[in-house]
Amino acid sequence: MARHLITSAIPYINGIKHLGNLVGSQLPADLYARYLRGRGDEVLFLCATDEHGTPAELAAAKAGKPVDEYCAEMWAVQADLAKGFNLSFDYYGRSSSDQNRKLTQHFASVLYDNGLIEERMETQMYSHADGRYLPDRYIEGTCPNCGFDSARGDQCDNCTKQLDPVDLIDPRSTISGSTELEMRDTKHLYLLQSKLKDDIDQWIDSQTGWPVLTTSIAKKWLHDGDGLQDRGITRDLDWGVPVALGDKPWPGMEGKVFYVWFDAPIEYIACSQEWSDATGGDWARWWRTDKGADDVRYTQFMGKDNVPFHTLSFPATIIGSGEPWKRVDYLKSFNYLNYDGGQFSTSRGRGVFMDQALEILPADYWRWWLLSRVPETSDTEFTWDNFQTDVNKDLADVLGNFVSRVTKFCRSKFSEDVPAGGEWGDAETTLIADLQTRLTAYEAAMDGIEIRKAAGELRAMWAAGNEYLQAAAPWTLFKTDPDQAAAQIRLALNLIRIYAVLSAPFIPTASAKLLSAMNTLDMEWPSDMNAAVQALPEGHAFNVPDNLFDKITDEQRDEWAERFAGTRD
Ligand code: B3M
Ligand code: ZN
Repeated sequence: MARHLITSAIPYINGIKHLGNLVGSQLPADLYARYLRGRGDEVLFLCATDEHGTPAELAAAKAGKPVDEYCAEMWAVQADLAKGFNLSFDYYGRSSSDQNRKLTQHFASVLYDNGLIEERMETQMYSHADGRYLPDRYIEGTCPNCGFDSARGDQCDNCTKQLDPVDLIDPRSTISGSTELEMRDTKHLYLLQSKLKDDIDQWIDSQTGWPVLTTSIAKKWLHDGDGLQDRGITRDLDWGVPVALGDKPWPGMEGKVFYVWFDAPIEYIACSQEWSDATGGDWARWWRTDKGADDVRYTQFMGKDNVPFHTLSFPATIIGSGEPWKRVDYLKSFNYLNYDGGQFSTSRGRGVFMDQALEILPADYWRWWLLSRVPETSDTEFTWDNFQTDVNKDLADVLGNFVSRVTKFCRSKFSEDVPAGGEWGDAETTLIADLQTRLTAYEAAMDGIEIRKAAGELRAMWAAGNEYLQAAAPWTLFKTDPDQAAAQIRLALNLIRIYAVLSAPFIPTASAKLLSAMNTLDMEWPSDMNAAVQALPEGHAFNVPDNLFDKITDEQRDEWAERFAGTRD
């Protein structure tokens, strides 16, 4: 049995995430975790909230709450929405955990011992109007790399370049808008990434089959311009992991905290410790190569803006420690999902947010659309038209209709038992062979995390069942040859169980409904289609399920398009 460690990028605590965030990491990670569990592999699937740094402080200030209280509340809100979307995390942790504080301080101390952290006097922007330093998101300005006019102090969202506040052109405070900023000297810690450049470069070269999106971003920051730069990993903030040398104070660094992007990826490890502490699991088996983690395949999921931190900064921490930590084996990254002619935006409240989505439709509708249209090779766009068309066609007309026709016909002409009699002939042999071929393609796509391709194969398997039924026409045949019609329906009822198993990673609620209607707990993966189509034997009782998917009406489409056209408070 293979062992898979899967992490999703950990969402910032600063508010409810929109569908673009969801499809860029948590949802595809969940798809993969569910698929591997379905194949019988052992999976540890982790996510957490990213609670430190300026995003948390700014959001708490806006909400008028102490930051720790705000984080605790928003963690619960996000955990609840994750459940609503059926995200099957084994643990949903918090980067503000004790485990992460200790581990972050540990990494800092070993990196320092290894000569990879240096104290430097650096220039930071001090704002007189605000009476404080303005790190990261406390400051905005024009990107020196691409000219984008709302680049933040830590990164440009337009070109993904990692920045320092002093790099910005025409900087301004995001708290007060003040441009009266002074450059002041203050002492900070730097991670000497430049010393690790060759190690990181070689490590990336040794990875095979990574998405081009991932390697191209990594290579760009490794080789463009002056190459990989050293990085400030501390901040003049109140909220965060206090700078310390392991469990000892760090002289001269009192009152400073680690930069959020230093401690956030470390939470992937700390989260497994939180999971261990909560459940009695053995985290080291997943993370320490000296404790068995060599057998683990580790896959990370994230949006493209997070790639530099995961291919360069976090590996620098791990490699630089010289300790036997598990490294990522496959890094799946995504482009952006846009909303109706523009960007989804948390700060501007533009688009559909996770809570709003669940208010109007159950999770499966969203899961199917988002995953089947996931922005893998280029940015893609959500429009209410596309959403309505896909949901109505794929879920209602193809899958839902198949289930409804087969079960209702059987109940009315035979009974709510799998009917006996008749033999399968050429049409059935052809269908089974076609499904076997498609299944192989589906598995290959899922194993390779090619999600759109996988969705296409699944859709094709649903459609093959429909086409078979259409051609076989048991409702007509029943009048002249009821035995033959019974044989066709027996096959079709078995297809419902097979669809339930294969579709579970995409639409887990519908899948559970189908299994329950088919009155079976048999989740066995249909590796051998010939055997799988006979899993429900003659005489096996089932129930006609309620309508699986409602169609989206034109009125609903227009109403939602209008409701979500503006911005949220
Ligand atoms: N919180 C950014 C984001 O939510 C950041 C990811 C951290 S992954 C260690 O997109
Ligand atoms: Zn830029």
